[in-house]
Amino acid sequence: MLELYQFELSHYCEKVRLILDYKGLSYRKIEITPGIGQLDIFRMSGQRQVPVLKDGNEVIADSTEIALYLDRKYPDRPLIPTDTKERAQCFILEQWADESVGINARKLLINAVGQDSTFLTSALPSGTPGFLRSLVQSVPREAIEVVGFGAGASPDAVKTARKEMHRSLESLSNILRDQPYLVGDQLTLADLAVAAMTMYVKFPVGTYLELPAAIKGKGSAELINDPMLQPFWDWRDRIYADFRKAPLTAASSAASSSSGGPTSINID
Ligand SMILES: N[C@@H](CCC(=O)N[C@@H](CS)C(=O)NCC(=O)O)C(=O)O
Repeated sequence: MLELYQFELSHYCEKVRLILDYKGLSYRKIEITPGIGQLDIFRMSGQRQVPVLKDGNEVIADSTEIALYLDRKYPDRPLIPTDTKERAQCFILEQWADESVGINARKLLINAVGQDSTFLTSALPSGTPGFLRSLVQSVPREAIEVVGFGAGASPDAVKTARKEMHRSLESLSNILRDQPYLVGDQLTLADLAVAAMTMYVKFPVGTYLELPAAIKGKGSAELINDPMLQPFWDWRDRIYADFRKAPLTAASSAASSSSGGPTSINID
């Protein structure tokens, strides 16, 4: 079976989970401990970041490389258009999602972590014992850098990130007003990248991710509640409903919400 070495809260890992679900491929998630667990990742793949996919003897790092590998090896339900122009649009949008939308979303999340010290514990798997939650809560800010929530979260950087994110979501809303997917009538890698990279702006509702119920559907209020951006959020809900599998039962989701996470979170 395919194995995904991941952080549950990583948006690049979410992109790969969306791809695997879209293609209908079963996989096992292996949660990596930030820092120490990344040594295994380095040994396995020659670099320290997740996601890493293992398929038999093949080890692939980087969400884009994983997408290309999966599309080659499992060509059913293709992610990359065959038409040259659509293919170009797909790659440009995917790269923009990873580099611009994803990085700005991460800055908004760092801001949330700074405002609410319970936020990091909310990202822990549901079965995490209380003492470990307290330990994580006491982790110094510098250690957060290790999991990639690093640099660039000064108040000015956050303000710029929010402004750029608004412009991005407005542009996406305008594209999606009269077409079902970003590159036309067929879903492509660009759609799954954009859906995943906006995970921190508004956490998906539903049992897709191992997160406490308290933060599901929450995020950056002004970006979630602006009616101009509604076409984008409707589209993302549709992508999740149509393609993302919900492996968690309602019961396990309820358990995670009562296991010591925060009761509310404000990502502004
Ligand atoms: N370009 C990579 C980015 C992956 C990435 O930034 N992963 C973060 C988690 S969101 C990570 O592993 N951070 C730990 C580190 O940098 O040491 C991809 O698309 O997969």
